[in-house]
Amino acid sequence: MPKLLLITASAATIKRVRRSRFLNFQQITMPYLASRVPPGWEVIHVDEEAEEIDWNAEVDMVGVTFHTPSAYHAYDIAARFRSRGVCVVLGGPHVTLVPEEASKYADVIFVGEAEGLWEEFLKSFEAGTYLKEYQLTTPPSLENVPAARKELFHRHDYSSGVLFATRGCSNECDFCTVSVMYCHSLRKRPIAEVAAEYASFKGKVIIFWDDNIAGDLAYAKELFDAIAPYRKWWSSQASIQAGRDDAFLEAAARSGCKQLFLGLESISQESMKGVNKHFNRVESYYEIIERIHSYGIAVQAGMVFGFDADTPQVFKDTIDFLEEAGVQNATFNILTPFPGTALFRRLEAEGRILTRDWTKYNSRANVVYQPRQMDTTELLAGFRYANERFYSLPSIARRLLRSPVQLWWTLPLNLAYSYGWHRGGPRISGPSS
Ligand code: B12
Ligand code: SF4
Repeated sequence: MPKLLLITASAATIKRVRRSRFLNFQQITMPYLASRVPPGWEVIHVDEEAEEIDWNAEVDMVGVTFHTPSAYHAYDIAARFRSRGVCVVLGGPHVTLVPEEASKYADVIFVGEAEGLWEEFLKSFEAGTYLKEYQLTTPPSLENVPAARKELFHRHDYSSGVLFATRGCSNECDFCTVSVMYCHSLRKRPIAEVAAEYASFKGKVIIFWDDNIAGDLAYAKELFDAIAPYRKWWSSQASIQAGRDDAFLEAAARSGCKQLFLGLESISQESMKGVNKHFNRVESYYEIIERIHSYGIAVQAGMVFGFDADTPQVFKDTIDFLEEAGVQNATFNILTPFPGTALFRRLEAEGRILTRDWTKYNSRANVVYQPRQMDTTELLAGFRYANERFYSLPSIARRLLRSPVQLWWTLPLNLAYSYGWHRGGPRISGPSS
């Protein structure tokens, strides 16, 4: 029986800046691809955010998925297995964005989505013939997709429920790789199929790994009605449209939504305009956050620093805003022009890309481009200030007293983040270090 080792690669550097021991998320890509492997294969999965690779594993093929900051590490993995004559297949975001680079390190690459082609490739591998590159010509349908193989999840506890209902996003924000990766198209799984997979999890806490669960509001409401009877708790990512629609929020809350990760990105309208995200109306942020809170749903704000309109004042103003709005959690990122995006092309044309060392494209510990209105050290220092202040005890008290939504878990989570940050956040270094 041929043996396939699937690896979710994560470089030591990115594990450190993400502190993934603490943020131990279950991933779905490989357990999902495993469910599409034809019968007759034995499949193993190693998620490097939590597990170690057995370099001596006797396998016939290795498949690796990875993000840009883990690219060199993934190429090292490929080299080690290829030196033993094992066929190595690379796929995922970075391969899709820079296929010509990735193909130098692999026997086979998958560009973009793999439904159908992956099965075809595995069958031809068994027959002894296969191509160097696979790419679908049209985005695949998400009907009848098999459920991810739960026995390949690394977590077997309460939080092991992860699935996706939709894929892609029809918006085209300049800094985002999602619309590029999925051909600017939003696709949806049939609601009954999603509800059945949702119901199949034993655990109570579920994450929808969708790019934007509010991408189609009518679909989302129907989905929430279908999953409500299972009485689980869930969270997902959503664009700001989610907070404009009472019926969406009502249905979400009734179905067990406890938190939305909201792509606010910036409190500067000019910044939003500059990256083609003008649908984020900054003047409506308070009202939107308040409305989400009024349904008992916590808000995790996704914030990005370093847009062209950002000055060193942006860090203080952003935290003042988040405190005043009573936001429960926030993820701060340093603007990162991922290759293949409109942002990368623009900054490259302007001569502002400082390094192509992909390990530095981690959005947390390095600045890889020349910001317009500050220098790279100011941006790094401001990023650190934002994290430290947001997760300081006075800020936690201010925010959670202002909006005591889901306090039973938002308070311990904030305290844990606070402990993490004040024991030493990501090491800060410039682009040349
Ligand atoms: C879940 C998720 C995570 C999880 C789990 C990560 C994981 N490895 O699965 C966590 C929270 C850990 C995470 C972390 C990060 N993430 Co993330 N994440 C996502 C998210 C929301 C969903 C991914 C997913 O599960 N999709 C569902 C599956 C089924 O789809 P898929 O992965 O695309 O797989 C399909 C194809 O791509 C293909 N495929 C993929 N891999 C392979 C491999 C082989 C061999 C084959 C044949 C096919 C194949 O087949 C699948 C079926 O078609 C995406 C957004 C997105 N939609 O991709 C961002 C996304 C992938 N993440 C992103 C980023 C930036 C990060 C971080 C750098 C953030 C940070 N600063 O910490 C880190 C990096 C982590 C690392 N170790 O390197 C970017 C990637 C940018 C890039 N150029 O790499 C994305 C696109 C978000 C964005 N809007 O820009 N992430
Ligand atoms: S709305 Fe979100 S997922 Fe969609 S393109 Fe913009 S940043 Fe990406």
